[in-house]
Amino acid sequence: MGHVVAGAVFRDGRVLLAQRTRPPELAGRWELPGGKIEPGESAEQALARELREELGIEVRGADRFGPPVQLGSDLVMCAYRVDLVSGEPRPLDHAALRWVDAKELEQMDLVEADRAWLPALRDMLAG
Ligand code: 523
Repeated sequence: MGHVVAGAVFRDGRVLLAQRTRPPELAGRWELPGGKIEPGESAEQALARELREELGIEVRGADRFGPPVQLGSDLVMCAYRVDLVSGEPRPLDHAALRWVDAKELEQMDLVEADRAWLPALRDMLAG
């Protein structure tokens, strides 16, 4: 079973979403950025690597929230709150980035799997 990590970065009452470019069925839809854990990596290490590669930022921590999501038969994905240590996010691997508040989050065309985290994200944006 492979594992995918997705990171939620918060700032000023907003969470960072990224617009996918691939595959075609997910292109244009928004996600919490992340990717597959590589052999030997912890979730925290995978998040740090993926967000460095995709957004050019340094993050630390991995505070899991919401339910795990099964992706097909051989991948499971979990969401983590991470702390932004340094850098300003840039879309190095996405079509665009957007900081959204609780209200804007409702309007975003999220990838289906990430919708499982909406209740938890709403709570964190409210609290
Ligand atoms: N998701 C997903 N939501 C989400 C992420 C980060 C990933 O539904 N927030 C899915 C999309 C793919 C799988 O998880 O089916 C792997 O994500 P991907 O493609 O972002 O991971 P990478 O970059 O590690 O994979 P490769 O493109 O294969 O290198």
